Amino acid sequence: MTQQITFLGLGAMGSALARAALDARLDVTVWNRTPERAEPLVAVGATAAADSTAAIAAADLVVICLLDYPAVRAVLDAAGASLSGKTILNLTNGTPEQARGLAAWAEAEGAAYLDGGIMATPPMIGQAETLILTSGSATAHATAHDALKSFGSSRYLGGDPGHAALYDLALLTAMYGMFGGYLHGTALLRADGIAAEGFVELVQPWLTAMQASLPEMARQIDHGDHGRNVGSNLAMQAAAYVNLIDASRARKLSTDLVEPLQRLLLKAVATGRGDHDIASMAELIPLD
Ligand code: FVH
Repeated sequence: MTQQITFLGLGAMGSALARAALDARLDVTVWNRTPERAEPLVAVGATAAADSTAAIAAADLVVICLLDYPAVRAVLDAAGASLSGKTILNLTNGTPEQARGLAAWAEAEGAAYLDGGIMATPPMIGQAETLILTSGSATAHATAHDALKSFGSSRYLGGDPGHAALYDLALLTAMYGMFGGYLHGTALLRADGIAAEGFVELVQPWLTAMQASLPEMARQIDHGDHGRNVGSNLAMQAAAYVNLIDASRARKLSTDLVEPLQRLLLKAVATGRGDHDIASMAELIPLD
């Protein structure tokens, strides 16, 4: 029998996921708290469920993409539908602890649980290179194969249902660090009348060149090997960083985005890491 897939949550991402599944000619039922959001999907072949209980009852595979975990629990609790024998693929952003908690709850209800992290924006869903991270039940991963394939590429990270969320948050942390630095850089330029658009041709190759150092940084972090400095020691970087702060203040810019890193840099120098590379600062992040 054809697999029945229900999508709970038709926000920007849930709608993109359901549309990709429809494009792949999968059998799709949809439900959303605000029912009007189902209409564009019904127009292209989805079945709208009357309520969340019916939506879950119709499904072999329940794909959940809601704002947050409290919304997920609210929807599942209100539905009160039996989850026994169902497979849940939860693509809602959350913490590893939330994912593990929901997995334990779902498994106690008789469902197979796969957690996921979407490393994409809604317009990217359906493209082959779009990455979805998953972890949790291997059986659920196999059941979700066709749906995941319709969304893009997926990477299964093993049986711990918290790992997809953990990698997701680690990747988002790296992304926000980059965007935060980029926003502050554009503010420095714009304060002197230089458009952000004029910065693009310089900042993109610069960030590409800098990210080439990530493998060596990873090696130093994993091995605690900070002795082999490659010419950009932390004492030098702390001295240069002061200029970035001073230039920001001179232009009456907030230093909220850049001061936390300066604090860590100064702490690194104060704790004897002045002749180390920047990877050495990773040692200062754990609080105990
Ligand atoms: N959009 C993105 O770029 C990112 C990409 C990476 C993954 N995230 C995560 O995906 C989850 C959903 O995000 P979204 O973009 O679809 O978010 P919204 O468009 O704001 O839609 C939110 C949906 O959640 C429903 N909802 C919210 N609260 C409740 C509730 N208490 N009970 C039932 N449903 C609820 C909301 O319903 P409605 O407002 O239309 O009635 C939408 O369906 C999210 O975890 C991202 O972090 C997206």
